[in-house]
Amino acid sequence: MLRVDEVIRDRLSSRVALIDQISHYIVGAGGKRIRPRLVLLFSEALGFEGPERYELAAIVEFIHTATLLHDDVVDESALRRGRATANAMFGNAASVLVGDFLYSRAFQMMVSVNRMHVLQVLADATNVIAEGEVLQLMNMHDPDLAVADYLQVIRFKTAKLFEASARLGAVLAGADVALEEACADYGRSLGTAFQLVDDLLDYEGNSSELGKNVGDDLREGKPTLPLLLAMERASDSERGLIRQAIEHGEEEKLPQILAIVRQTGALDATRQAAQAEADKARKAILSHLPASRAREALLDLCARSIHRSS
Ligand code: GRG
Repeated sequence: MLRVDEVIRDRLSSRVALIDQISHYIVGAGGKRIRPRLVLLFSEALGFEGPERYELAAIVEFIHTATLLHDDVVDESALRRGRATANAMFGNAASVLVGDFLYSRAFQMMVSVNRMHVLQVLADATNVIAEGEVLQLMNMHDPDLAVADYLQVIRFKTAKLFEASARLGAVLAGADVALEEACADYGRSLGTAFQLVDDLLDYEGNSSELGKNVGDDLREGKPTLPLLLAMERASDSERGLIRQAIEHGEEEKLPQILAIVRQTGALDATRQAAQAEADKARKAILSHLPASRAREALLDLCARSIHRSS
């Protein structure tokens, strides 16, 4: 990961001062670096040790960072990684454009890796992520959203990059199709579990630990699983309150809604759904990867993605 950080620092540079300033601002704030870790762990688990793994790990982190810059503009978020968001500091236009810089820099780096399969995986993944965000936009303020449609959005907007990161480790190692798919399955399930917990933490998390504001989803009228499950289980009057909050984005109702999602067991049920996905991720690799330190770390990531507070 230290090598990945070196590549990240090296490839961030631009002759345009504002790009340097904003990209260092967001990348320097840290982040958990889960996606690059997946690239490294899968390539290690499958015996690939070439330097391309560091380049690909940095590439997925750049794509992730570009999506964060764009997402914080779309969501009008004020806090990210424990700091004011780039949009709050530098404005929406600068954030979107520096996101474009990082995204296109990632594609320059991919070309330098010179493998068509890598290019295909990442071109497809970024396209699906964008589709996921547009689908989510269409679902805003819709209290009648089906759970299956919510799950499709999180598979697209979040799980797809986890899937691509895991798959790339397998591609680098020259894995056969079945093995590549097992790695991709792990990434997809882990990413789904990760987003389910993200949506849970937006209700029960702590802003200072999370590094971003809780309650943002309600403010935006985003129908996430805690609300969808609470509506299935609540009384008529409680359901009415949640419906209204989704339709109008009533952030001030957060304490009341929080009480309902807790009492109805919707938070526990969301955690259980995340746990089921994490179990799927574990199973996807247990029978496919030989026992190794890297496989242990991948299994450990499943547990840590569920029991996290940031
Ligand atoms: C530029 C390809 C491209 C698309 C733009 C806005 C957008 C379309 C996509 C946004 C997708 C998005 C932000 C999904 C949420 C993913 C998520 C759970 C982010 C938080 O990830 P962490 O917790 O963040 O890994 P850190 O800060 O730890 O890196």
